[in-house]
Amino acid sequence: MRGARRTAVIVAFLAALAIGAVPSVAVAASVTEQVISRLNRQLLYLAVPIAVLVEAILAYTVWRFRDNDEPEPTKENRQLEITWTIATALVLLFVGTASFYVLAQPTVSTVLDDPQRNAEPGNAPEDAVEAHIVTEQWNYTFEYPEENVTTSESLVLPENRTAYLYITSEDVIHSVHVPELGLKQDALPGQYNLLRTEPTEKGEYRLYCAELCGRGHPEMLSTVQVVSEDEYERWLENPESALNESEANESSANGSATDGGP
Ligand SMILES: [Cu+2]
Repeated sequence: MRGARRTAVIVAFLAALAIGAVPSVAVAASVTEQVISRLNRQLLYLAVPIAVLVEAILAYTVWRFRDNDEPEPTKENRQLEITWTIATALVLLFVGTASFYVLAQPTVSTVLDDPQRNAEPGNAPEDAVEAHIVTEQWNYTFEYPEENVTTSESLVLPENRTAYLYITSEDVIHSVHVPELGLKQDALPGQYNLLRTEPTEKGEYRLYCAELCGRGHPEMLSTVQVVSEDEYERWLENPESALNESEANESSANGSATDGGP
């Protein structure tokens, strides 16, 4: 009995160590990424002790019965069976409820009433940014219909403002994926799919196609630029010159570096 107690203490200690080893997640760059990474952490906190417990029982069993010449069949233990059935049901109930709660968030799943039209959902905030991401083999066009702006350079979004992204395709099925913002949505010809999010960290995030769509699929890359409100307004006024300006800054920085060289 004392041995069993000692084993239980060791397993609990290992589980606590393993939980401590769960990596803390970097600051989420959007509200969508926040809820997804929180769920991921919750599930890890649950899964790691269970994994440690199962591995510990396995290792103990292998060691304890390593020299057993006369193995006996396992005796029925109804209490143990009822316990692990209820425990498993509780774990699955938690996983199901926590996952459903995240999936039901409008920033994770937003469904359009009529996918043939891009009519905004009724509860959209007034200052929400609306952008269309039009995919085709093998590039993207970003349209801001309310601002009359179209660009293929990158998707520019202001931080801390709700954004509605209407995603569609001109040809085959693509998928718009921005991992750092927690965004992923299929782009289907003839219909709009909606992503709703709110970027919370300025920066440049990689956007790529996550659906094999032909020969040029690996090069179907772009970026999402999350900028301050002021920068966004300036960019909307003159998208071309703003982009050229930043390119000019880059090339002058490169230029001064090469000027100093031989
Ligand atoms: Cu693709």
